[in-house]
Amino acid sequence: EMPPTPLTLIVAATPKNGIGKNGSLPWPMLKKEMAYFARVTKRLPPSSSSQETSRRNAVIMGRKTWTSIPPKFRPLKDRTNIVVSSLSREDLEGATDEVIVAGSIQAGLADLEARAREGRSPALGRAFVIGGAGVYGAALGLEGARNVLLTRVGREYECDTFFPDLEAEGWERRGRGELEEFVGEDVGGEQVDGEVGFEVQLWRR
Ligand code: FOL
Repeated sequence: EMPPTPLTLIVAATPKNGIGKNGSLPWPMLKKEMAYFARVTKRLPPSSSSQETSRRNAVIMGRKTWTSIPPKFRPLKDRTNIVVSSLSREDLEGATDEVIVAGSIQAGLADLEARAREGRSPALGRAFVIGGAGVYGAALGLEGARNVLLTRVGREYECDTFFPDLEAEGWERRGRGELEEFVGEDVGGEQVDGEVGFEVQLWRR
């Protein structure tokens, strides 16, 4: 029995846990927050061995999240993109042959592992689950899901899609020190993006 692949969920949510509206994010572009998302999902974990060279993080998403990413940013660069869908890659708009399309999170990770063994893909660094609601829910049901990087957006927006209440699901919020150590940068308490405040939080179980 192999241990499960560690998974980190990364999500931005309103005070009422809203994460989406009409197939996109509920808020107007939060530039600094999106830049944080890109940096953190690209950053490799501190590595144990000095001789290891090529690793790349993976971003795991559902088909609707894939579709919601502007075509010019898709696939998300410098990350292995895994799309959970029953569609075939040919039917997934914008999917190049380096995009992994699989029926489940675990099948996608198994496909990546197989590609890496055959030298067709860099070995896995961190695996980030980037949504949407369905894929977050599936990830929360997996033993490997141990960390959630939650950005609390400082005001409410109309939403039609929601993230679960982590506290109610038995997760614990960790302090600034653990957060900084985990993400590899100072994520600095309350931040301001234009006229909207946000705060990055680390939750663990
Ligand atoms: N987590 C957090 N913290 N913030 C988010 O906005 C977020 N968004 C998603 C999932 N988790 C999140 C899903 N939605 C892009 C667009 C939408 C999206 C995720 C990513 C995107 O275009 N990202 C580019 C950066 C683009 C830019 O710099 O403007 C990337 O390279 O990551």
